[in-house]
Amino acid sequence: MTTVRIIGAPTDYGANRRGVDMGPSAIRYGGLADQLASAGVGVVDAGDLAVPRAEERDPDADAPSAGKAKFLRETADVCRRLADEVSGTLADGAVPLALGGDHSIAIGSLAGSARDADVGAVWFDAHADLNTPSTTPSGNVHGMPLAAALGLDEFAGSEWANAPGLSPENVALVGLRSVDESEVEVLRERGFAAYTMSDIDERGITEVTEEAMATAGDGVDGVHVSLDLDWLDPNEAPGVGTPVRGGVTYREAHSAMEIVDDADSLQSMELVEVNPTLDQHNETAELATELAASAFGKRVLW
Ligand code: EXY
Ligand code: MN
Ligand code: MN
Ligand code: MN
Repeated sequence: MTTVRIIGAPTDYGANRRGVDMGPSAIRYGGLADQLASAGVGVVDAGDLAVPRAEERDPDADAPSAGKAKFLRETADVCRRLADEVSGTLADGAVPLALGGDHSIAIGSLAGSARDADVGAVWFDAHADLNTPSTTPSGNVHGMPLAAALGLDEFAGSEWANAPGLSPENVALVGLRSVDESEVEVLRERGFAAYTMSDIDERGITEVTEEAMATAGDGVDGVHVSLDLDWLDPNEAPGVGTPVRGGVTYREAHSAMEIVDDADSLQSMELVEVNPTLDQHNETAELATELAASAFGKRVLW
C-alpha cells in the first residue's frame, strides 16, 4: 500500500497577502487525512516545519544580492528543510505531500524530489511562476519557484534552489491565464510544454492533462505535481491570494487529478496558496483535500 506523508510548510514569505501561512491548518481541518484514507492510501502526518513569523524578519535582508526578491533568505531556510523532509520521505518509500503556504515552498519540494532521481513536473496554476529576482514585477517569490528550480538567471548554480534531477524537457504547465511578458519569453525560449485555458477549452482537460503527464513522465523516474489552488476558477476556489477569472471548473479539476493517478508516475505533490482569511467556510481547503484524494486514486466506484 502506498503511504503518503504530509509535511506542512506554513509560509507566507513569498506572497503579499498575509494568511496563506494558515493553509496547512485549514487543509488538515478540511479533512485531508480522511480524504486520503478514502483513496486507499496509508497516511502519516509529519507535522509542520517551524517557520518564523514574517513580522520578525527583514524582507530585504539579502538585498542587493537578492535583486527584488523579498524574504529570499527566509525562503531558502524553509526550502532547505523541506527538501530534506521530502528526500527523506522518498528514501523511506513513502510519497511526500507538502502543504503550503505560498508557492515558494515548491522550490524545496522540487529540490528534495529531484535530489536522487530524475523527475518531471506538472504545474497546475493560473500563473507560470517563471519570474526571477530581476524580472519579478512584485518581489514575491511565489511568482518564481519554477524558475528557481530550473536555475534561471540569478538562480543559476544556487545550491538550495536548483532541483538537480529536474529536466526542462519534462516540465509542463497547465491552465495558464496570467503570464508576465518576461515569462512569455522564457516559455518561448525554453520550449516548455505550456497549456493555456484556451488549450483546455479547445482540446478538453482530459487530453491536455494526459499529454502533460506523458511529457513530464517521459524517461524519468517520477513526476512532481504542483497544485496551486488559483488554478481553479475563483468561483470554486475563492480562498487564494492571487485569483484570476476563467479557471478550471470543479469537475475539470477532479478529472485532471484522476488522470494524474492514472499515469501511475506521481512521486511527490504539493497543495499551495490556500489562504483561509480569504476563503468562504474553508471550502477552498476542503476542495484541496478532495483533489489530493483524486490524485491518489479515490474513485466513486472501484
Ligand atoms: N506573475 C506575478 C508575479 O510574479 O508577481 C504573479 C505571481 C502569482 C503567483 C501565484 C501563486 O501562483
Ligand atoms: Mn503558483
Ligand atoms: Mn498561481
Ligand atoms: Mn494509483
